[in-house]
Amino acid sequence: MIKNQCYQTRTFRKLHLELAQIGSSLDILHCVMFPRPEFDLPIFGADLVAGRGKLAMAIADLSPVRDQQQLPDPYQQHLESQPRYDFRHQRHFPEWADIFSDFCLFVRPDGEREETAFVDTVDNYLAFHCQQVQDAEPVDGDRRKAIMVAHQHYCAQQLRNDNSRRVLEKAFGEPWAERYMTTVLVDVPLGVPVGKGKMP
Ligand code: 18B
Repeated sequence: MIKNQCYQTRTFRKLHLELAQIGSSLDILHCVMFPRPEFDLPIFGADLVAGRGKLAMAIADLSPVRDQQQLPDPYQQHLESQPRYDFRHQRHFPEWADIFSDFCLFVRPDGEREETAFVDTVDNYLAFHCQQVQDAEPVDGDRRKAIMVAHQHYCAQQLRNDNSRRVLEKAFGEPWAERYMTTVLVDVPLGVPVGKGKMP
């Protein structure tokens, strides 16, 4: 069973929250907040995967949409100034994970204390992000194009996550999984053809 909620605002082209329950043992919470590409704002993304009620993986990030994978200065300064929780089990990034920032949390939270630390950190990221979003002004011309290319790269890399694909294929079949991944999970924004322009 999959439940989706999607919203749009002045600054976000898609705020997507998804809860999936696959069989009786696999629970997934997926969230991506795609800004409109006319704003120089990072993409918030999170994915929590639990097997039989126990978290196997938790990832959350404010992912840059600029050359050199740089976050805007206020984000960089804020995130650098925050204490970092030392999770016991760090996860290793797959090869397609060049989209994530230095502040990406990618862990297997171990116990209630670490689960709370993960949620608190995400809460902090989101509180700051939402505050920045309120004051955001659209950028122009070339920067807009570069942001669009970065969004397309983000989507292309997310589509390389074979874990999501495998789970969806097993539950719903290959054609359905492909259509779902490319139209609901990570629909690539239109504008600049993929592969054109400078990749971040
Ligand atoms: N993802 N995840 O959203 N994925 O969607 N996910 C897994 O313990 C689903 C995102 C990310 O190590 C796993 O290994 C399904 C976003 C990364 O190779 C499973 C859906 C981000 C990995 C699923 C879903 C993201 C990962 C394996 C649709 C980041 C590790 C769990 C509802 C912002 C990849 C495990 C690796 C793994 C499944 C990241 C089962 C079905 C937004 C990095």
